[in-house]
Amino acid sequence: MKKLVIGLMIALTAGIASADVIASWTLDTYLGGEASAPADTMIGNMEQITITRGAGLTTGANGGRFNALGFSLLLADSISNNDYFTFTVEASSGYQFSLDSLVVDFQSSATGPQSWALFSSVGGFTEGNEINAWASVGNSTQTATLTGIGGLQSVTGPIEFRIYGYGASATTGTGGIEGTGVDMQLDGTVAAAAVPEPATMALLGFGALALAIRRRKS
Ligand SMILES: [Ca+2]
Ligand SMILES: [Ca+2]
Repeated sequence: MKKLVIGLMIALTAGIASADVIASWTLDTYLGGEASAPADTMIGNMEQITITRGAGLTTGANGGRFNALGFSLLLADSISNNDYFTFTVEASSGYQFSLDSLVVDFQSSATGPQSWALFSSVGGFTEGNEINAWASVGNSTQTATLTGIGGLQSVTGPIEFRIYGYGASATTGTGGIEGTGVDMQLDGTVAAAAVPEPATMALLGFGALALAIRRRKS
């Protein structure tokens, strides 16, 4: 009886689509000027996710942060100048992923970027196509809900994400990904890629039926 109850509980839990941590970054030991920030925890069956900088940004020291300098004031200028952080999400061969959310801790100096905008290669990197624009938020934790975006569900990738920083009053201002504890986290689910197509399944079913009829006749 006890085993049956436990078995039922497992079956019920498995039926609930809960998100897993696909990747997370804790940057507390960073000096700021690292060339890249690979996720320090990665779920299985996914390619390594690593944050790098767009060509418009330069590196600068700041403890505990994946940091950058050279941000623009307006989002349009930030886009044309390539003032962004970027990372690409891709499943391992034979797998697919669905994304639920991205949580990011932002921190900047007084003249650094006060605003951030998240884009993906699904919608393109054009102003107006951002998943989220967090304007004048300063030092804060922001969450992007990705569940409703069709292009980010049951995909094998690669999908590039860019976080543009803007609202900087001086290019010497610094900004980046930094907060308490975990500094960035991508949640979702990873599953084996769906392989047999309905037409193939129907054909297999028809074959089995034909075989059964032949056996009956003989
Ligand atoms: Ca810091
Ligand atoms: Ca941290």
